Amino acid sequence: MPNDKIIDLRSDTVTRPSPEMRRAMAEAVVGDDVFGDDPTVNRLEAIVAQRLGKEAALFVPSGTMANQVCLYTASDRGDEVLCGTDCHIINYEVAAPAVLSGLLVHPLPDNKGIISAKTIEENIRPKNIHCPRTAIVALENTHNRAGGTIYPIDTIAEIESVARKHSLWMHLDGARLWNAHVATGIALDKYASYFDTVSVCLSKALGAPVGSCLTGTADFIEKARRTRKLFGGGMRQVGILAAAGIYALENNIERLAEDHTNARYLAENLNGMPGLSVDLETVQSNIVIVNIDPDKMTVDRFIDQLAGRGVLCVAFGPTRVRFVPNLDTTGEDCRKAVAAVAEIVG
Ligand code: TLP
Repeated sequence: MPNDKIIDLRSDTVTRPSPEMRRAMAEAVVGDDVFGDDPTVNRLEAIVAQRLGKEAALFVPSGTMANQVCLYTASDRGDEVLCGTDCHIINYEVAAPAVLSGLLVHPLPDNKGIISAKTIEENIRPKNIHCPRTAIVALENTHNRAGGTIYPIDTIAEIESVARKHSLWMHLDGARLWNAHVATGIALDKYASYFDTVSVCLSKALGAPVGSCLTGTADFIEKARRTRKLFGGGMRQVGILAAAGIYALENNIERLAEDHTNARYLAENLNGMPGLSVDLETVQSNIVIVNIDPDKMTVDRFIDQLAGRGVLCVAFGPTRVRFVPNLDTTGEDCRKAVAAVAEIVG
């Protein structure tokens, strides 16, 4: 296949800021954010809080920091967090809950990323001197490792009632909540209303180079600001980055529908190619997980051969690879990617 462009489908984090986004960054009015003096950061935090229907937001460098600042601030050492086995907090955050906050993470079985309220309730510890205190429920929407699946709003509501009954903190890793919102039409603040805290990323599907926000009550976010400093995340003239986030929020949310269409196209065309399968039910947003029959080809070989044809994807388990069409991906790129895969598995 002739290639003049690398088609990078490894993640929606690989996007590069557009000239317009760079202009917004260059023109940002800045100040020292540790003093609370950066007007652009303050504006970003106000916009994100307002969109999610929360009192306040905190700008942090990464989604990992947003989740971890939250877990630290909402717990005591030795507490327990309930999460799905396949969630980002367990699989990709370098054991941070244990290392930074002294938390026990209790992995719960999920179905395509969705934990039921019953499973949560059954796993809450009794109040007993021997047991950790179950303190936090952390959900992920959309769910990355499950293939971009979306939590049904009724399930979230049921989980919230269980959490309230047992005085548990409700946290949402909403790195890609934008995608759930665009795919379902459910408002961001409706999703957020079931949670005490929600983290969202600006550097994934929305195309900003850096940045996430943690949202919650003003009182909680004030405490979280102190935790961010503790974790080394106090930043100075960071309005340059916040400006990219504002640009992303103003311009790049509604267009996520294109990424979803591209993901669907990839999934439907890759599913059923020799040695490949995709669970089409899980393809609900911008992520496509392809299962590779290990008797036909190893994941490493698949990735290398495809890279040789100018198309990049990542390993997502011993027999799985992930494709994530993003802001820099066109429909034509997806057609080329499908043709490249057909050549290597054909
Ligand atoms: N996910 C990355 C990798 O870490 C796997 C990706 O390429 O998808 N929550 C969710 C649901 C995420 O998918 C990610 C990043 C994060 C949190 C962490 O965000 P960052 O990378 O900004 O720390």
